[in-house]
Amino acid sequence: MISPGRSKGEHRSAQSEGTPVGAPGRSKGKHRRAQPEGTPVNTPRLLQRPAAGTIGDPATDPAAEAAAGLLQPQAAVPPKFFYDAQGSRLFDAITELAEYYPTRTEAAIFAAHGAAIAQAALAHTGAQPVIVDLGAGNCAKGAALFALLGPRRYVAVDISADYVAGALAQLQREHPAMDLVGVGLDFSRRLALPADLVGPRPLVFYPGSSIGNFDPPAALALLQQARALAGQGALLIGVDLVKPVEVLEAAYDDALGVTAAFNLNLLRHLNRLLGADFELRQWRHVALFNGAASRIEMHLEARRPQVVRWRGGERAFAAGERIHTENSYKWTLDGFTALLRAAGFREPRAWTDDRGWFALFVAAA
Ligand code: AVJ
Repeated sequence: MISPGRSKGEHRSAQSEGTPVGAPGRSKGKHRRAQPEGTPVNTPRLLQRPAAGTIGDPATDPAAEAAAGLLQPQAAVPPKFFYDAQGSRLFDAITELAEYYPTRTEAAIFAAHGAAIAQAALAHTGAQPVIVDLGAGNCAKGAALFALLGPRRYVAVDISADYVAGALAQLQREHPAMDLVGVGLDFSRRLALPADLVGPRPLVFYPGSSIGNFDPPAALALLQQARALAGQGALLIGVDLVKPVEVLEAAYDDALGVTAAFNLNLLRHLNRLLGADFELRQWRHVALFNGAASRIEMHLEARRPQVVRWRGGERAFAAGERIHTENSYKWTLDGFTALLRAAGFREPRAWTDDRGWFALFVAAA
């Protein structure tokens, strides 16, 4: 059994390179200038997959899935429902909070070890790989890889198709010749893309520790699909690690209340998606570390007893009753190395920051 929080000891091949080597001066491409006139100008291609689900089927209709979650004895709505356009913007604000260490820690690992990470990835994919960015959002992390990896195509996959389309339109202005493709896809259901889009040896890029939203069996299943998608290529994945509970809880319950707004925004999204009548003022943000499961949990807690109604359903909530909105698992290096191997990846290598708070893994598919 693979567990996130506990060290297994027998999986020792991930190398944690604690001391900065790499190329500290390497920029992440953010300030690259637009290319000179005369360079071919592309337009991002956009795909929505699947085009539409079956209305009322929780397996393919998002509204039905959310409603089914609200009706479970312990109400639970999957974290992907955070990411309407407003939620994507609130998440971007979270990444700039003092308390939210993951984004800037991951960036620091790239700044210190980017050249070594790129070299490891390119050794598996070959030069000029297709980058497949899972949960691309504003595409800033994907774009930062352009200077390191020189991709021939960038495929940005996100559940929020509109948000990613806007990000790619902007990115195309900065990289007029780059082949940019946006895919609106909920890959938490099934991760598959057209073979001619990704080619035989892509780099599958899954940064930010979004893998933490999946419990270990679901994370294994997703990584198995990522391995199939990567073909003969590689995976580059960011993973948040176990650390002191005060640090974790502050990161998910910041003083400005941005994470609270992000959590509550899910109710706004449900109001729109389901025609529900959630009153946001009647709910409170809760974040706690569940040590036994090695995960941060986020919940929305009813301040008063109330009945919530939506198209085709309703539910009564007692005061203090909660809707579970997110798990964010925290792994150890050994635990995640074991997970990668169980999913069929080979030669996993890890780079961490000085505090050992976050890791970037490269593994061969
Ligand atoms: C985008 C899933 C990595 O788990 O830290 C941030 C989402 N939730 N603050 C995380 C999130 C609350 C984030 N991931």
